[in-house]
Amino acid sequence: MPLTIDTDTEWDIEDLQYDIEDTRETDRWLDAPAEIKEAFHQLEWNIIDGEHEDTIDLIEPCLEAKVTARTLIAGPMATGIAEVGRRFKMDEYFLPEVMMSAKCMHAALGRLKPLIIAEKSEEIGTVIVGTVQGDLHDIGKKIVAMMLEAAGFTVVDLGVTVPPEDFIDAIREHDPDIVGFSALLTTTMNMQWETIKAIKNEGLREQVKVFVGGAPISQAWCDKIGADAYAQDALVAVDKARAVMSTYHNMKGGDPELHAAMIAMDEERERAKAESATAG
Ligand code: B1M
Repeated sequence: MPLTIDTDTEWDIEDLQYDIEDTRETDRWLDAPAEIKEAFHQLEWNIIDGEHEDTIDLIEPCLEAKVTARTLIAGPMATGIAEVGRRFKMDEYFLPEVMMSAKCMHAALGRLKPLIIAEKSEEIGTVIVGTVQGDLHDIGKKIVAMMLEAAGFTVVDLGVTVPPEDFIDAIREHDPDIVGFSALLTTTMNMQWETIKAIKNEGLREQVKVFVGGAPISQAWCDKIGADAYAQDALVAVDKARAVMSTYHNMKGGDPELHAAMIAMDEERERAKAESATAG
């Protein structure tokens, strides 16, 4: 039986900072057994400190204790890299530190990927993902790709700094149901728009549903550039991709009704969350 640990509780990045820095302990994962909580805490610090040679050694005992790959990704890996981002923003960290932390994330994802992919039991569609031109960030995109694959999609990952013409070639070659653009920089988010325009110009827009994601991306941006769905994280990406295949498959890419249906899914999730918070 996998060990269930709550990683859904939202944390505030400022609170997280004080939680991590003041105590070098953590107020998170209160439902985890003490030794797992300590292991999560060490993994979080491993990512913050960028000690990538040791990352796998910290993951193995968690896996042996039946912690799932998803819990590790949504738990200590997410909080560790978030704190790295905060330090970078505040000029407490510079590029070399961030690169070392990214190496930890890549080492961890390399170990966890086969475990996530092994969950795949059906084949439900094809998704092309890529980080848009000019942008080298790929950790989040890799997580999204892994989760989609586990959910039953064939995922074609075009990598990073993907020019619009490569997305177009890939759409022609693979005939995907969905194409997902990742962008982590305010300076590259516009390439999501340019890529949609290029897809339209090639007459391919109606045959694919376009998903957008990445830290600076929002529903408002998705609306503005005429993408079909915004996914704030990998779980939302999977939910919406599944819905596209099961409920909205007959709608064309760019259909305003599809766009509205994707927004309604977010509203429904928020409503359910609020209800369960009130009930709890
Ligand atoms: Co960069 N970086 N970085 N960086 N980096 C950010 C993005 C930044 C916010 C840091 C900061 O200032 N706090 C900042 C951007 C500021 C801005 O644009 N306003 C920044 C900057 C400035 C830069 C450089 C310009 C720095 C420089 O050179 N001076 C440079 C740019 C290089 C380039 O791309 N041309 C740069 C470089 C780097 C590294 C190479 C060192 C490294 C990337 C390594 C790699 O990815 N291979 C790096 C990192 C690691 C970060 C931070 C710290 C972490 C990003 C990350 O992996 N997050 C980041 C800080 C931050 O984001 N707060 C930062 C974890 C990941 C799980 O989350 O990617 O958001 P995320 O993915 C989520 C969702 O967004 C969503 O699902 C994912 C999983 O839940 N999602 C999708 C993402 N893509 C999706 C696609 C979909 C659906 C959902 O389609 C289906």
